[in-house]
Amino acid sequence: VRKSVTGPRSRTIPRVVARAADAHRLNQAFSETPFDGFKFSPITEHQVSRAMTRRYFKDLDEYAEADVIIVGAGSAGLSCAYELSKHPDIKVALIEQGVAPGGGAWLGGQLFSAMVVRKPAHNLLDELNVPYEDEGDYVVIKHASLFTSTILSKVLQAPNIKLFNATAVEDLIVREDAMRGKYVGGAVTNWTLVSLNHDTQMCMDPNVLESKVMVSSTGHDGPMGASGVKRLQKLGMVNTGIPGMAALDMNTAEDAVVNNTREVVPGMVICGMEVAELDGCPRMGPTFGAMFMSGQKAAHCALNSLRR
Ligand code: AHZ
Repeated sequence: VRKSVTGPRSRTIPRVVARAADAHRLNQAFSETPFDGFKFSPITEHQVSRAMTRRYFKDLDEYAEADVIIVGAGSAGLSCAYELSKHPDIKVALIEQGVAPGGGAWLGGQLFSAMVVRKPAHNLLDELNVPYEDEGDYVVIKHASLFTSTILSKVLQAPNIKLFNATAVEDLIVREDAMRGKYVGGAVTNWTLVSLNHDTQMCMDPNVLESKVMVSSTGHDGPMGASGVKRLQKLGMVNTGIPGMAALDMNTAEDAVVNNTREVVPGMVICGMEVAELDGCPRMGPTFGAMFMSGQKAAHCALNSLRR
């Protein structure tokens, strides 16, 4: 004898049929999405191409005469750009050789996630609304990427800042006048993919962007790093040699980097680990407060240079 269930109007429905109906309803509920049957607005390929290229070349045209060029979008360069975003009248070109801006600041240290920031650099985190755990003299962000993505989004939204990524600064523009002597007047640039292939082609000439002041934040020595100060040395514009960063000592390193952040030659400010390269200060390893504050200080050095 087949068991029956009683429906709402005391109609008897065989149990097996009721189950099948339930399963069908359930199936339907889970296969429907708010995106079923969607359709995009129409577009043509030339519209896409022009939407990108028109803007890019307009930007290149506009930033051929920048007020400030920041070279390198690591934690120091981004902190500098963020500080300059508070001055919307100043045109800032941020040039990053990598496709992904952020330098070493996507991770804390040795590929770990958390980022340590010594006080008082946590003030920048408060300004950016980046949450952290307060450990007394220092704070910890749960993932370095949270800092980097947040500051990056602020910098990219600033109407006075244009990021040119996948673009390498290959050389400096250097001029001379009676008042300043030799000074840095801008950047010689190329697509990074071109820069990496100079040896395989005959001649691939670069592009140029003029600046009133450059902030070099290219990090410590490496294939591309410390390129600003290394070029100044070759040109004889810094008297000392470049000793390179000294061995690690967190306590002295961070103060030294911030205190030595300066306009090193007319028209060029250095910040971040490039300072340690030039002055032979110790490295700090995986603590990022000095990068934030050196970048912020560099913005003010650049503003002072513009006012002169
Ligand atoms: O790709 C580089 C990176 O994103 C970029 N860059 C370097 N040379 C360039 C060039 N043209 C364009 N010629 C260039 N871009 O500069 C960025 C440097 O970022 P970074 O994170 O390497 O340096 P930073 O000084 O901002 O931060 C250093 C972080 C370190 S290193 C360290 C240690 O070794 O002890 N400790 C900390 C906190």
